[in-house]
Amino acid sequence: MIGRVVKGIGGFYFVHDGHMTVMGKARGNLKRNKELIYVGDIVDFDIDDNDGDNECVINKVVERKNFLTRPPVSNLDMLVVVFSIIEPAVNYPVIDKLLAGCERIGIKPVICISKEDLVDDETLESNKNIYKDIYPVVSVNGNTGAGIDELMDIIRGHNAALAGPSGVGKSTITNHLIVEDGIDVQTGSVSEKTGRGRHTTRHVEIFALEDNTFLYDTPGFTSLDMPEIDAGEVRNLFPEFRKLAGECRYRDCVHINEPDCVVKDALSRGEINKSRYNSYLIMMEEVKKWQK
Ligand SMILES: Nc1nc2c(ncn2[C@@H]2O[C@H](COP(=O)(O)OP(=O)(O)OP(=O)(O)O)[C@@H](O)[C@H]2O)c(=O)[nH]1
Ligand SMILES: [Mg+2]
Ligand SMILES: [Zn+2]
Repeated sequence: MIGRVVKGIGGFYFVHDGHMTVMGKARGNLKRNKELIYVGDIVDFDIDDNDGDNECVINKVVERKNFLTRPPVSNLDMLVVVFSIIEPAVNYPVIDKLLAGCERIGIKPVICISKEDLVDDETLESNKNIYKDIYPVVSVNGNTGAGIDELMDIIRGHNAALAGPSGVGKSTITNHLIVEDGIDVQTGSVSEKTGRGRHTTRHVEIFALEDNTFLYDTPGFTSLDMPEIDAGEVRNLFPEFRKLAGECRYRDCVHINEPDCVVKDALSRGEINKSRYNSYLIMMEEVKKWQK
């Protein structure tokens, strides 16, 4: 039988086949080969008739369209990158790394600014402006549900995951998007002492919102490492740089110290956002450790 892994906890997987959800483990050969199973995976499985806790056994993972390791999810069309401006305070390089990760493997990013009630309109606008020419941008209020319909319109018909730092309100948004009665995902407070979330969500879980719309709620994180990529590849992960590609004096320009660089010209005119460019410099510095 074919189903989809909708949740995984400590080696147990919940597989949904379109009608029901069964719980089970991976077959021995998968475990021996240390093959990972991601939430989002399409799997071939058998019903396990033996007595015991397992209702199914997973035979194999159907080839993935794509996967991310942080958060660990597969077969996504869209990643909704969620951040609040305060409580917790936004860390732009972390957000931009998530976005770059999507660019790298062809997942469509969406920016969702949460907790819009906590900042003034001007602050909210300036944050939207960083991204509005690059990605779809929505802002939401988890207390009132404002903005949720707009987000739903963007993710409708897709496999979309919410990703971002702990405490920004991903599970709160999930609860607004789930229409089915009786499902209430746990949410947690933001620590007053550290200003950070408490890592309330521990596992990825997929919720069916409509026939063709699936939402992955994922655990938050505080930092994010760059993948092992070449420094020359990083510039390609910024769509606003890519648009200008080929116009710099040097074809291999990485837009840092070279003369006649159109990216730096655009930066000085304010056409490329300073915060984005700063994240780029941080990423370039970070991938240095991978260079031989
Ligand atoms: N003021 C305000 N608080 C919000 C809003 N959305 C969520 N919160 C609160 O923020 C806290 C964290 O929300 P969660 O939904 O648990 O955050 P999360 O992103 O799922 O966090 P992790 O599961 O740890 O990754 C909770 O106390 C929420 O009630 C909002 O729009 N405004
Ligand atoms: Mg959560
Ligand atoms: Zn350049």
